[in-house]
Amino acid sequence: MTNPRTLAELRQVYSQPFFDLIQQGRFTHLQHWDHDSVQLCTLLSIKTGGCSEDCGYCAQSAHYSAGIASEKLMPTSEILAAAKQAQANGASRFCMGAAWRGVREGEAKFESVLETVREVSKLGMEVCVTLGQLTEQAARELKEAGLTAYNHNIDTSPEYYPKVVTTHSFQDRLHTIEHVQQAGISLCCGGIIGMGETEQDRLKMLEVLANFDPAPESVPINCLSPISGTPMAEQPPLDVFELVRLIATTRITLPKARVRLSAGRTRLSREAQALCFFAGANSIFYGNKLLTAKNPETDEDLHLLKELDLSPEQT
Ligand code: SAM
Ligand code: DTB
Ligand code: SF4
Repeated sequence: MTNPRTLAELRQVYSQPFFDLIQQGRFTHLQHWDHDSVQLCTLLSIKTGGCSEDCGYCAQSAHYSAGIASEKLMPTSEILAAAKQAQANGASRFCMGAAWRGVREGEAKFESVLETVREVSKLGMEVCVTLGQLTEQAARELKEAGLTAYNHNIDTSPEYYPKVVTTHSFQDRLHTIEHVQQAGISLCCGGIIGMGETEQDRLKMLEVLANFDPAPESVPINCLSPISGTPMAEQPPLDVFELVRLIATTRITLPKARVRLSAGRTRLSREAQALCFFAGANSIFYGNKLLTAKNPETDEDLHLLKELDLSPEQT
């Protein structure tokens, strides 16, 4: 069978009996990936807080009071030191996030990020940034600086997106994705579940991801990390089997993509995470902090991988 692409095909895959679904996820995984390796990706918030956008889940939006102080862009030297530390701790990918609506060529802040990318890419790790909207030219300059991947999530279905964000549109996200792909940069693109969206919204999000050409190189699946002060602070916790189903369906739909079990792992048991790995997840964020929210401690994660006979992917 060819990979599912349409909403009907995705629904068919997703709605199989649970064990058939995770078995198919595992089978697909084994056809394309090492059976036991998990990519460790360390995140650093290089510019925190004070963002002009009103994304309803985000601690860094200036529209809400989540208690995150707005900080200036970190200098290259400090970021480079953090990247070296991440590599020494065993990470093979380094992702830098900035709380911006976007960047364009010629801006001082963008020039500084380019310099950082040039330096970090010399370390031999995969290098990813997420800076918001990008012009075509800015994307080309990032590529030249040595960037591996650009993270720009669609976050949810096109229909639910306006309920989550009003300061930019789903179409704006697609434009940036087009610029990234035209520049020949790998695309890291996924979303968040647990924001009050329906199963249909999750599958429609996957439908959009499944139809990108080329397919995304990595797909982060974030579970909402509820942030007090944001409109989504009171969302109920996600049903873990729904998460596992989505991971398996993502693996089956995008067999060659890294499926990254992203935000929200502090609320997942070890058993739940084991199910996610079985279903096809093969990457995690590794480090005690995400951007502003907590992540499991590094030694806890290394211990979990060991118990499951999984090993960190080597650079
Ligand atoms: N400003 C840039 C942007 O919006 O693309 C980059 C940073 S933004 C924080 C990157 C992604 O983190 C978002 O698209 C979203 O998927 C995820 N994210 C942010 N806050 C989250 C939360 N509270 N829970 C889960 N995922 C979250
Ligand atoms: C992604 O999909 N998840 C990461 C990364 N890309 C930049 C961010 C998660 C953020 C979680 C909430 C926080 O730390 O504020
Ligand atoms: Fe800003 Fe990105 Fe947060 Fe939206 S998700 S408020 S664009 S930092």
